[in-house]
Amino acid sequence: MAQNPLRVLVTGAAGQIGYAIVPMIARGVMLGPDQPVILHMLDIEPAAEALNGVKMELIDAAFPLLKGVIATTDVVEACKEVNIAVMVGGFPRKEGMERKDVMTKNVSIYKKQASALEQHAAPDCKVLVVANPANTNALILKEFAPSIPEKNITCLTRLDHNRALGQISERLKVHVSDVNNVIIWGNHSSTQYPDVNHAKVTTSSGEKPVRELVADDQWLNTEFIATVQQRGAAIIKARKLSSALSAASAACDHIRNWVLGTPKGTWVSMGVYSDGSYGIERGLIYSFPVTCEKGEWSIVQGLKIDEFSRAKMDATAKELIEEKALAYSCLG
Ligand code: NAX
Repeated sequence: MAQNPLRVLVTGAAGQIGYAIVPMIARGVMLGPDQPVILHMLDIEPAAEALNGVKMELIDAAFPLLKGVIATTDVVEACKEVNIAVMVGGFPRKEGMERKDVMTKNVSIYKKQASALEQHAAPDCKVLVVANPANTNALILKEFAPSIPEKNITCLTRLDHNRALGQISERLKVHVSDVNNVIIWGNHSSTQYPDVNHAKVTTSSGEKPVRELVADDQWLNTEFIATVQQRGAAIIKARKLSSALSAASAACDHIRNWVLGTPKGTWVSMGVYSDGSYGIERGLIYSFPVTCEKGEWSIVQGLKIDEFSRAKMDATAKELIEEKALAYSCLG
């Protein structure tokens, strides 16, 4: 039986990540090869013509799963009945701008879009915030959309998770899909903590801990962590543009696992509302290891945390507490 199309909102759709993600969604990368979609694309007035160009290309690509395209600068029209909202639009930090000025701009964008989603999205809409500061933008969205369940508001740290998998796979010369259960704790920023203490590799002689196979704690505790934390900056240096295809792909992975589930025995990293697990202050959007089933994520419980990890998990939580305070001070 043909499935009903799902409506997927992409904000900032005329931007770099937008341009990379809309064809992925239209090809079934996000919701599966049998799920028709209607794309809702939002951008701001100065980008309206470019946005229309993206719509023209989507039509020209003749995607079998794509049942409709809305390209608009009207936030209400964009949010109408959407089932999935991927929030990529935001105000970038420009040279010479203070953190507070950027935060003020983003807080006001996310406050407004929160209300539109709350009033017009489908009742069980799942929200993924990509735009930076991703964790805090998601928190603002949650605060200003109180009727959207907190379980439905998340932020993207899957790109960091995938980067960690990639670094381990390169180091061990194994395929990336044989590496599992790395964790990104905390903020999607350079204080994030990429943790391999529970990560495993599937080998011809069974599953082996990453630490045992790498057999170089010094590398794992320093260079590996720094490489993952700084990968975004390295991409900018090389490309003169920030990560786009990997960010788009990670956003599809995030939603696909959330909606369709994580494979048994594996977990992924998602920025979610903290319930106090692992001693992380409630009320922060913090990246945890999660498993997903039937459209719901749950934080993986009971992992042993050593002193090294504890300090790094607390440092990134501290940054999020400060960001939250800064965001509130911008509300005016
Ligand atoms: P671009 O500047 O190419 O695109 C952003 C788009 O958002 C533009 O078209 C802009 O007109 C639009 N926009 C601005 N304000 C808007 C509003 N109020 N409503 C709707 N649209 C609006 O940036 P891009 O490279 O696509 O990156 C987008 C965001 O993702 C940035 O905030 C970036 O920092 C963030 N990233 C987050 C990552 C993550 O892992 N969480 C990784 C990649 C990326 O750096």
